[in-house]
Amino acid sequence: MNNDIDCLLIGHNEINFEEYEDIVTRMGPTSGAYRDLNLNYLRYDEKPYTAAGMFNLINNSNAGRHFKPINFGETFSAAIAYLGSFLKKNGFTFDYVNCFQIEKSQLAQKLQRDNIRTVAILTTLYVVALPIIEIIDFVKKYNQTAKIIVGGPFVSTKVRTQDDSSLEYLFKDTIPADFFVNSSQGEAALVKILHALKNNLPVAQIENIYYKTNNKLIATPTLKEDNKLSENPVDWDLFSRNISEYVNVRTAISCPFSCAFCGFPQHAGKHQTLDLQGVERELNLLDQIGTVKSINFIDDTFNIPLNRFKDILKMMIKNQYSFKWHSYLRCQYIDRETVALMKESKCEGVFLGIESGNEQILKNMNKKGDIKKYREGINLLKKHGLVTFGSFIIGFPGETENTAEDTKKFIEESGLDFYRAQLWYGEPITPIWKELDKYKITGESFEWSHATMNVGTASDLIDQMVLSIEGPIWIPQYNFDFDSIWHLVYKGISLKDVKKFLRIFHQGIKEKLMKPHQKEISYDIMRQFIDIFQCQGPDEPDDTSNEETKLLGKYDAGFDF
Ligand code: B12
Ligand code: SF4
Repeated sequence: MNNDIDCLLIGHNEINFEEYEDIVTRMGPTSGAYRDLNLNYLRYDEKPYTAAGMFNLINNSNAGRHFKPINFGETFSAAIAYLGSFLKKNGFTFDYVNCFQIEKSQLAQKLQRDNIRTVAILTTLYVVALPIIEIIDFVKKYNQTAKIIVGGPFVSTKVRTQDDSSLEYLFKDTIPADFFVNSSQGEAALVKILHALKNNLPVAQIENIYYKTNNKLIATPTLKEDNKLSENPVDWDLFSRNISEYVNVRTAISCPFSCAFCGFPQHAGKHQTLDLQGVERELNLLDQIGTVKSINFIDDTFNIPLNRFKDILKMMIKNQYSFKWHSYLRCQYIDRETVALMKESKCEGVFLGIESGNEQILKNMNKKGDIKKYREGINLLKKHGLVTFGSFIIGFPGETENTAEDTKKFIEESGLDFYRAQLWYGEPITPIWKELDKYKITGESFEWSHATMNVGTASDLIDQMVLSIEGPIWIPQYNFDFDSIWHLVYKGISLKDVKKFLRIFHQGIKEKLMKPHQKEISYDIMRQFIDIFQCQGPDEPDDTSNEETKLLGKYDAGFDF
């Protein structure tokens, strides 16, 4: 049967890490981008492997125990949920693929079989055009008539940060799409494009879009979309066939804070929250699906306002949902009662944007947090057995070797389970850019310097932290995040073994930093990786020795390390 589909939504495309590493490596070993990425992967058999890649390598061979591979695309996309629900509400038909790489054959089938009017490419996690172009090439191979619409954070970030000629080059000459939607929301623009295409109407009147005509790129006027969460709930029933263990859920849009390093509130607009009944309705629907084991609340400040947060937790306890949950949390705003409620409502862990262990840097960041409150917050969370992950930035304007040392000490003494210290990424749309002169900031992105530090020194300090901090476990960033810990746990690996795995990955990174001429991970590190997964797992492979020998055999054959 072929279906009439007004819009086919395409979710995350995890780009080939080897290609990405190659692009970044060509920027040179001293570039900030390379130094940042260098802490995120190990090399084995001439290929780079992120933590997720290493997990998949071992478990795809019989040397491990066939745990399912890990991939960002396995979480059901909130963007698909919102766009699909909005389209349905407005009378349009839609279909979707959540994870481009895994669902390629289904996508090809849909593109050939169904009458697809448009394809919408979601760009939540893309910072480069590569994954978008790969999707478009694929779509065009199987369907030459569907109009292609690209929207989401990639488009709006590029519009905000690129000058006119670079933007024209990107949208007109680099990405072969028909429309670009420039909005932090974009649902309304999408509906208007579909309406125009269906009824042969001009698109020039639709706000917030770019389209191509006569080899020209035309931009229409901008007008902020302000779709209310309470009026546009997700209809989770529409997606039940594809929702498995993990779901991203949001109960708010944007954030009421204005941290000086962060461009998110500017991007997302005015902070708005979904009312308690709305949250309950969505969680009830998710619970009824029956497959959801873990919810990732993606609100940037889930616990603000605090009373609303407590009401949500009490509602979750009352409903005795079967899933557990994790979220971002501002731990300077919690109290004993809140943490007890978190525990009772099945919180498994929290991501804490602590950012610095130095009061002055926290002030420069406008972080609205102080060290004492951070310590108290972490202790409360630990007392209730919640897993804590702390995220830190090194190199922010005002940073010196001494302030970075304070951060290092803070991490060492924090009691956090996991941490990551990251290089400051200078974005011209962030509030700190208003203070360029004060801090003598020059450059941007990962190539900057300011009055008290440059990107090279900040990268050196991060390397030293990775080499010397004991206690909390360092987590890489690329293709692995706090969320990934829970994905491993729900694949059947104990938290203890997840920690073991990450410690070995960390050992591998340390080895890389200490022995820069060693091209590949050592036999010892590979042996340790294999050992973790050999001891446990859902399926007992017939014979692990052959596969194990394949992985370790490279070393006997004079492997270059
Ligand atoms: C959860 C999250 C993650 C998780 C993802 C987990 C998972 N499995 O899904 C993790 C931690 C792994 C992650 C990683 C990264 N993330 Co992140 N992440 C988020 C977060 C908090 C939520 C994303 C989300 O689902 N939002 C909810 C959905 C509904 O919003 P949305 O995608 O914007 O979609 C809406 C509209 O944009 C629109 N829309 C989207 N696509 C399209 C397409 C069309 C055609 C139309 C019309 C509309 C449209 O429809 C939706 C409804 O309004 C956002 C911040 C935020 N609160 O949004 C950052 C965010 C998406 N991340 C961001 C970044 C930069 C990253 C990293 C690149 C960081 C890094 N340096 O490594 C990595 C990328 C990893 C990778 N391999 O590619 C940026 C993206 C900026 C950009 N694309 O330009 C954001 C916006 C944060 C920020 N700094 O501002 N992230
Ligand atoms: S870092 Fe988090 S709390 Fe701060 S402005 Fe950005 S989203 Fe809001």
